[in-house]
Amino acid sequence: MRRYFVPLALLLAFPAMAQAPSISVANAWARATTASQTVGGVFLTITDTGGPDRLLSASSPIADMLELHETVADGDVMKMRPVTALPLAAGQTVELKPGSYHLMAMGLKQPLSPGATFPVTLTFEKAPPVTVIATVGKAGASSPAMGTAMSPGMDHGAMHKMP
Ligand SMILES: [Cu+2]
Repeated sequence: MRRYFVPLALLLAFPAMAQAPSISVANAWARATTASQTVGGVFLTITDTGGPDRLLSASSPIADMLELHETVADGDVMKMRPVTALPLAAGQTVELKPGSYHLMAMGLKQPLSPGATFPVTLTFEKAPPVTVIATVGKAGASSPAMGTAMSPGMDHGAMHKMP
């Protein structure tokens, strides 16, 4: 039993020692869109487990481009505006969510239907690019639907099926 304690201690100590850029991205999702919509919100959670970094850009085959936006209050009106880069502090988690920072898919190539999935690639100043799979939630959703936020690839049943 004792041998389990040493690796655990190393795991816990590692983030504090790590200087190499390292980013993890989770809970990627998007709002469903109608046929007439050409833009859509894409949301995800970024955790910086390395040194300070910046999210510079994002892309996806579903749209001509993904813009990094922030939502700001202008009097009583909430407005979105493009952001050139999103600072990431070491050891911190930033949630891109409705009403806050988000990715705006501009020039959607097809409507985003609930349950569909698509890749999103994030480019950072220091860390290597990260690609995650986003799941489309309901139109106007404020959070990912339960059960669809986890990576769709992790289907344990499917892993055991023979080809
Ligand atoms: Cu926006």
